[in-house]
Formats: sequence, C-alpha cells, structure tokens
Amino acid sequence: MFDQLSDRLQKVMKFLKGEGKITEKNMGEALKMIRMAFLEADVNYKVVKEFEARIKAKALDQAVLDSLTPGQQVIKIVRDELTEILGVSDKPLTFAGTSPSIVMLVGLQGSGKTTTTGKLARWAKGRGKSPLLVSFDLKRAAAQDQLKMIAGSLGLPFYEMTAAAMARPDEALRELVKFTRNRGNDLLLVDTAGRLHVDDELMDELRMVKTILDPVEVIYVGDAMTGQDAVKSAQAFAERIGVTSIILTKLDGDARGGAALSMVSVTGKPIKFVGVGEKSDKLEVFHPDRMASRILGMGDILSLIEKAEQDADVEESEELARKIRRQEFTFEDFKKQLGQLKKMGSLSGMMSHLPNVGPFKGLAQTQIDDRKLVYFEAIINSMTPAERLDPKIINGSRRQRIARGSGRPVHEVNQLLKQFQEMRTMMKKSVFQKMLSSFGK
Ligand SMILES: Nc1nc2c(ncn2[C@@H]2O[C@H](COP(=O)(O)OP(=O)(O)OP(=O)(O)O)[C@@H](O)[C@H]2O)c(=O)[nH]1
Ligand SMILES: [Mg+2]
Repeated sequence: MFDQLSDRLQKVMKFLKGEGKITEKNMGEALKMIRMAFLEADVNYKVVKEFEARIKAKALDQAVLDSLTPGQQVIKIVRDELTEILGVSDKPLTFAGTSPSIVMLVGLQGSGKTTTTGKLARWAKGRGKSPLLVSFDLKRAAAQDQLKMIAGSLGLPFYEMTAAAMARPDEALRELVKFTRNRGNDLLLVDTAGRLHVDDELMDELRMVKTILDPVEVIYVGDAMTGQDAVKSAQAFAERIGVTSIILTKLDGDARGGAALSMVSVTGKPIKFVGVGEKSDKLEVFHPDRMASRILGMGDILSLIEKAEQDADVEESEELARKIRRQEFTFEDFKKQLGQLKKMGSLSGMMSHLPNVGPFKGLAQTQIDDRKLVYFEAIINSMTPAERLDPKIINGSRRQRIARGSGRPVHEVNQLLKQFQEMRTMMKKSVFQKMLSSFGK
C-alpha cells in the first residue's frame, strides 16, 4: 500500500546518493520532492510540514555537511524521522496487572472492529492467553451473531448479552466482568457499536462502557482505505473517549498509506497492529522502524545507512561530549550508550568502549550487572520520547506506568532515574573540573 510513496521517496534517496555535496539548494530540491511524495500519499499537511522542517534542520547541520558522506547521512535522517512519525513501538498489547485485562475496540461502522476482535483473540490465544469475546451494541442486538460465529470458528468462548441484560447496560457490564473473572479468562475483548459518523449517542455509549469496564486498552480501529477521514475520526475518538492505541485495517487494499503516516502525529497514540486481510490470521504487529525501512526500499539502502552509522560512531562521541558540556545528556543518549555497551557483550569490555571513561566511572561503581543493562533498556523503552528528553517530568504515576510497561518493579525505575541523575551530576562535575584545569585553576 505504500508503493507509490515508496517509489517517490526512493527517487529522492537516489537523487541524494548522487549528490556529492549537500547544499541548501539540492537539499531544498530533495525536500520539495519529499513534500510532494507525502502529500500525494495523502499524509496530513501539518504532519508533512513538521516532517520537512525537522529533516531540514538536521540535514543542514554543519556536522552532516562536513561529513564524508553527506548524502548518506541525510538518508539516515529521513529514515529516522519517518520511523519517528510512524510512532514508538513498545509492546503490541498492554496487559493489566490484575486479571482480566480488558481490551475495548472502538471505531466507525465497517472499520473492521468485529473482524479485528477475532484476529486479536487468535493472536492472544497463540501467546497463551485465554480470551473471552463479547459484543456490546445497544442498538443492534444482531451485531452479536457475527462475533459469535468468529469466536466459534476460533474455538473461543463468547459471552452472550441478552436483550434483558442490555436493558440495564451498566449492571450487565458489571456482571460481565464478574463472569470473566470467575470463569478464569485473563483477557476480555469487547467489540462495540459503530456508526457512519461520530455522533453524541455513540460517544455517550462508549464512554459509559469505558467507565464501567475500565479497560487497559481502548483501541481505535481505523480503515486505512478512508485516508484522512480515518485520521479525523481517530482524533475525535481520542478526544472524546480517550484511546490508548490504534489498529489500522485494510492495508492489503490500495490505501495510499497517508492514514498510517498521519495517525500517530495527530492522536499521539501508537499503531500496534495492522490488518492485512479478512481472515483471522491477517493481523501483523506494527514495527515503525521496519515499516520505515520498507517504505524507503531499504534493500540497497540499508547497507548505506549502516555505513553512515559507523561513520557516525566517531562523531557520536564528539556529540556526546558536546551534550555533556551543555548538560543535554538525556535518556535517549543513555539508551544509545547501552546499545553500544550491549554490542560489546560484557560489562568489563564496555567501560573501555565508552567515549569518555572518566565521567562514566560512576557506572562501574554502582554495581550494574549485565542483566540490569537489559532491564534498564526495557525501562527506557517504556518511556515516552518526551520523558526521555526531560526526565524531570517523570512523576509518580508516570513511574508506575513505565514500570508496568517494562515489566520491572517501580523501585527499579526509581533506581534508574536516580542513577541517571547521579551520572549527569558526575558528568557536570568532571567537565567542570576539566574546564578549571584548562584555565590553570
Ligand atoms: N481486506 C480487508 N478487509 C477487512 C479487514 N478488516 C476487516 N475487513 C472487512 O471489512 C468489513 C467490515 O468489517 P467488520 O469487522 O464487520 O467491521 P465493524 O467495524 O465491526 O463494522 P460495524 O460493526 O458495522 O460497525 C468486512 O467485510 C471485513 O471482512 C482487513 O484488514 N482487510
Ligand atoms: Mg461490528
């Protein structure tokens, strides 16, 4: 479905590859090509504008211009930014700490909620979960039959909402939760009603369901074929009900992909899965980085980027030193460091690999074992980009969310934050000392 966009962006990549030097002029040309490619793919224009501005700022940075391979650096920037607008991938589905995890699917009529409920059930069953399926639609009692059939074909239990129960919806929902718990199902998938347009009645109904069930995930199911309409309605659902994530359906059709590329920026919520067919196994976990690579036709470009990344390693150390000086060292940088450390294999090997051993000495003293590095990375992965850049905003409830997301205890999150702070202070100090000594004290 990204074919056309892919073709066009690959042309830009080729163009850049061919240009030895990056100048304002040829970069301007490349940006124009990128802009057109996105607009034609039906990407929201605001998203396009931001994307363009970010690439421009990064590409015209002196470090890129001065590098030996500016074209390749720019290609890497485009890929990274594309990954960014496709969202952050954490885990495909969030499960609640206490059973059952309740997952509610919402969206417009015909977007694929019922089909996707079945697909998700199948996916979860394959991962050892024991899902129970239910359809909640106050207006259309017959909506249940479709899901009942799907559940039957998957050999999964279906909870029947009787007409009598629907007459007292809040009681019915409470009974449903009790029933699920007693039956021992650890996942309750709730299919909901759809309408042609966002209307107050539906929003009220969905809000009521959400309030009573208190789901761990409210997934907006959007039809990628409807392009910007899906984006607009996603925004409405996000604002009026509150959604936690997105599933895009019908990506097997000839959707131009603009929805996928606009959805995350507009709602701030991640795309977790995509539907690529009508059958119950046609659900794919969404990986922003892989999707970005696919769009750019990375077959031949990947190696270029790897090279650019190698080149960047040296530059990265310098950049790190700059950041430390300006006190801009963030969790993003920390994560990069951890990634490099992991490549080294062991903790003993890693210290020598650090760009500046002095400031990092604290790490060795704080008794981190190799397993901890993995945990730390998981914790950082569960932070939002904003949190990584500015850890000060990580308050109590954010700490709990991060702990849940990473599957690590809260005290470990606290520990990491504390160590990070200490590291920052240490860096500041050692840089300060260096400065003093360079002034002859
Ligand atoms: N090709 C394709 N078709 C899909 C996909 N997902 C759903 N569909 C089809 O889209 C149509 C509508 O899907 P439903 O699951 O009934 O949609 P819904 O959101 O439950 O609709 P309402 O309950 O009427 O609001 C069906 O014909 C599905 O087979 C997909 O990923 N690819
Ligand atoms: Mg349905």
